[in-house]
Amino acid sequence: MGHHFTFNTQAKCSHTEARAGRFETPHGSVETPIFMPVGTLATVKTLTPAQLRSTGAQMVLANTYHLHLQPGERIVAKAGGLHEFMQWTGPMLTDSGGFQVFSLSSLRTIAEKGVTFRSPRDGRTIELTPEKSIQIQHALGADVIMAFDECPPYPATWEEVELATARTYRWLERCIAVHDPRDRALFGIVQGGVYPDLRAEAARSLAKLDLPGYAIGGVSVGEPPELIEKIVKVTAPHLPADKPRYLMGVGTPREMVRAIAAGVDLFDCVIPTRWARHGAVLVGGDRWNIKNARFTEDFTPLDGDCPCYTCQNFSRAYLNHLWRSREILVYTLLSIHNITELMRFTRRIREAIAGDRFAEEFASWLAAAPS
Ligand code: PRF
Ligand code: ZN
Repeated sequence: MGHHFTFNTQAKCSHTEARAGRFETPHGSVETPIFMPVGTLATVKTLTPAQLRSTGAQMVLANTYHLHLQPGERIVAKAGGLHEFMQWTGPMLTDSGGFQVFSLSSLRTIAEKGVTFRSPRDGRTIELTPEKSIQIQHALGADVIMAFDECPPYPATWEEVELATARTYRWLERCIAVHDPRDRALFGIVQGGVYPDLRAEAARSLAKLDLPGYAIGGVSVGEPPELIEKIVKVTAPHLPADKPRYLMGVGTPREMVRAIAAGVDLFDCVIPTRWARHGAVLVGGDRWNIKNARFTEDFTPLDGDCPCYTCQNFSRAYLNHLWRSREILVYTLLSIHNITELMRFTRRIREAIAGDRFAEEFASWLAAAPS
C-alpha cells in the first residue's frame, strides 16, 4: 500500500519470463533481479556497512527469530529501529521467524494459534504467532516484512502439505489484520511443497489479496535441485506480474538463473558469508578453498577481473597465509569478495535482460554458475 512500494518492470526478456525492474522502498530503490545478503542478527557477518555497500549490496535481510531472542525488539525500537541500530541506510527486509523456529529450535510445537519453542538462550518457553511476528517486525522497522508462515518439511505427504498451506493462508489473513501499512510493506508467502496443484492454488488465492509483493517459500529444504525450478515454474505464473516475486533462501548462481528465467526478482542466501567462514571462494564459476597449498606462493588476486577491495589489494598467497594463521581478517576479505561476486552476477543478468540477451546467454549463465 502507499506510493512508497511501487514496482516497475523496465525490461522483459522476449523468450523467458525474466524481467528487469525497480522496486521502490522508503529507504531507496532496488534494481531487480537482485541478490540480498543476509544479516541475521543485524549484521552481515564480519562486514561493516561501508564494506557491505562497497560490494554493491542494495537490500539486506534480518531475522525476527534471532533478534527477538537477542537483543529483543524493544532494544532495537529504542535505538530507533534496525536501520539506525545497525547503520544500514538502504532498504531492509525481515523474515517472520516461523521458518527459523522450525530449522533452529528444539521442543517446538505448532498449533492453529502459532508456534511455541524453547529458547536456546535460557530455556524459556516462547510463543510466536502471526500477530506477534508482525508486532515484532513493526518494532524492528524494516521496509519489507514477511507474513508468518508454516514451511512443511521435505518430504511430506500431500495431505500434510495441504494442511500447512491452508494454515499459512489463515495466518496471512491474521497478519494482514494487524499490519500497519504506513511506510512498510507486508509480503505474503506461497507454500505448497512439491505439489503443483497446491502451489498454483495457494498462489492464486494470495494474488487476490493484492499485496505489495509475494514470496515463494518452502523450497530449498532438502528436495532435489531440479524440483526447485519446477516448483518456481508452477508458482510464479499465478502471482501478479506487476509485483515483486521473492524466492526465499535461494541464492546459488545456478538456482538464481533458473528462477529468474521463471520470473523471480529477489533472492537471499547465507552462502557467500557462510562459504567465506569455511575458506571457500567463488571464482569464475568455480568454488575454491583458500587454504589449498596451491595458493601458498600464488601472488595473483583471487579474480583479476573483480573490482572488490580484496581482489584490488591482496594476493591469493596473502589470503592463504591469513587462513593458515587463523587471522580473523580473512573472513572479512573473503566475504567482501563472495558477496561482490553475487552482486556482479545479478547485475550482469539485469544488463542481459535490459539488452534482451538473457535467453541466448542462458546456457552460458548456467555454465558459469557454481552450484
Ligand atoms: N518461509 C520463511 N522464510 C524462509 C523460508 C520459508 O519457507 C525458506 C525456505 N527456503 C527460507 N526462508 N518465512
Ligand atoms: Zn573480488
